[in-house]
Amino acid sequence: RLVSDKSEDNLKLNIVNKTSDLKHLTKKAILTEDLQLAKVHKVNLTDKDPIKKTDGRNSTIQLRRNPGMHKVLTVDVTFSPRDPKAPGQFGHPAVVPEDKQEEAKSRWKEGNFNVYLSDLIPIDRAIDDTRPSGCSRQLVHNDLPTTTVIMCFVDEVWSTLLRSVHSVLNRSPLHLIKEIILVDDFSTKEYLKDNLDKYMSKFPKVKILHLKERHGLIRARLAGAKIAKGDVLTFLDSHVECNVGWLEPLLERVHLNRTKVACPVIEVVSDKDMSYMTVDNFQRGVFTWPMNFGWRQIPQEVIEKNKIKETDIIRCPVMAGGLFSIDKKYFFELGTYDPGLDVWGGENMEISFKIWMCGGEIEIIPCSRVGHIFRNDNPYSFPKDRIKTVERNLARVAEVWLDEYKELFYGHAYHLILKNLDVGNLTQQIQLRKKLQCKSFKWYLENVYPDLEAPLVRASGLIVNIAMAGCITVENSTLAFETCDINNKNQKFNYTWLRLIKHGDFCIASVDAKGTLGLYPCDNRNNSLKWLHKSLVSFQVKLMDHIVLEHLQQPTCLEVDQSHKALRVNACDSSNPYQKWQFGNYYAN
Ligand code: LR7
Ligand code: MN
Repeated sequence: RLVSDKSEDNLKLNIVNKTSDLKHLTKKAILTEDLQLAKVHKVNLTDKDPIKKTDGRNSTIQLRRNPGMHKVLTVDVTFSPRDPKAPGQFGHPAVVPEDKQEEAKSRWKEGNFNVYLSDLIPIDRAIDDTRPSGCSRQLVHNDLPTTTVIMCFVDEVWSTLLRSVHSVLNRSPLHLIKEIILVDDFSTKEYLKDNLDKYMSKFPKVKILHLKERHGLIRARLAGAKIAKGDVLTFLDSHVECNVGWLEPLLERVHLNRTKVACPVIEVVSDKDMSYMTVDNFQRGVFTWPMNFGWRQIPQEVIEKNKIKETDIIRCPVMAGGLFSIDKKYFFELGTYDPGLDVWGGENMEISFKIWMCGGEIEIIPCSRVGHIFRNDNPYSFPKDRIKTVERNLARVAEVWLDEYKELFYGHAYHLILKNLDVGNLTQQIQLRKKLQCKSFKWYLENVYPDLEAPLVRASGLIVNIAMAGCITVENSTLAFETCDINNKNQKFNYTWLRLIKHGDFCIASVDAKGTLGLYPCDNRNNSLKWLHKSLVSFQVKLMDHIVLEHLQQPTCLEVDQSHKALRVNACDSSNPYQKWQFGNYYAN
């Protein structure tokens, strides 16, 4: 179906992509109807690349009058697919034939998704236009910047990689695609080494960069960015399907303001049946401690109160990581990614904090939609231990960007402290943050992500023992056990994420062999100052628990000596009520 909007000064022909309406239309019909409409409106088709040959099978028309705006070009050459009956066509689920079950099962591990079905379905299949209504009527500037699409991959499944590339070629206005750079991150699979260059030589916009050693996705993307010629960098994973009209809305945001970083809505290509599924609207990219990425729905009442529409842009505290457009110069001004991040993970947090804290914004653009195959596990190997690699990356990010809040990160991933993790040199990253005069993490929390719970301490206030009805008290720089008094400042302590029990700059500890308790200068790195107190708060009822010295072989517990009403440490005993304590307030479990 072709629609022309006569009401607009800037005349545009729009192909409305409702695949269901289009099954009967031939490519030729689309083209001739385009030309006829153009005649009716007396538009000069010699205007900049009027007919876009994409893969030689189809054409899309664009009519431009500079300067000004035009409706989003719904370029989609897969509109009237060669083989409408092919499995997986129109994004429908594909089915493994009965006699191929074994084969499909055995091939799963090649990509940790249904590789058999990916090979079965067309590499240029049609998918439903999942954009909210209104997107096809939105206007974008005629003079949008060009983009370099960067897809890095290691041992990607052949058909999936091709489908990703074709979805870009088939559903983007090609004058905006400066090039597509495929960064081969030292793949081991022969077909990628031998056949990819040959296959892609038919597509002049596609360039391939074969890395000579494994870079990991972070440095592989940087290798692509370094040779990119477009104005904007658009990063994509290598197992995606770009939907109709995906590109212009992203570039429009960057064009409006070069410090905007635009992400599409990431839809789901099923790992099991390769169906293309849309996702709920109104999702923000967020993180929970210790820096786990997740999606969070904007609450219904917020949507209603602010009259948020499905097409409205959503500002996000963090991005998922894989799919976004960023002004190239701006990306380099920001210092790109920390090149010290290895293989996979954490770079999405790093770039997100960097963007917000150093003056930019991250947005999800609902009118731009890209499908992605979500997998349960990375299908490629990690040069070093996977968990250690990701943890080290995250710790680098925490050290550079989280300020005092890095305690929350370590508090939620406490084993990292015990491991004495080596995060490598951070001098350059810290200098960069200074040079860019980035704001504090506190500012970020208050202004960008106020709904994150980030209490700087886990518990605070009085430390009560109920059996003896008393509280720990500071008396002349030593510790005593006295009647509780909520107004007594000498009875106030903070229990930190790093497990110190602090009174000002002094910490409760027992450092001599006799188990005497005292106050010592706090030091986050000194494990002999650390106490484990599992703050159990259930159904608003605070449960008392032990306060255990951590650095000793034998668990040793803080205890109040019944007869002398004095504090000491003693062998832990789960039934001893004189070893059970409760803080006045608990902030998080
Ligand atoms: O060593 C490597 N070299 C690579 O080139 C490791 C990976 N890669 C490639 C890989 O082939 C793929 O194309 O890098 C890309 C991303 O790797 P994936 O697909 O294994 O990552 P993912 O989809 O599981 O994880 C998400 O988080 C990552 C954290 O480092 C990256 O930011 C991914 O780009 C990101 N993906 C998305 O944002 C898509 C939506 C997922 C969500 C939520
Ligand atoms: Mn991915």
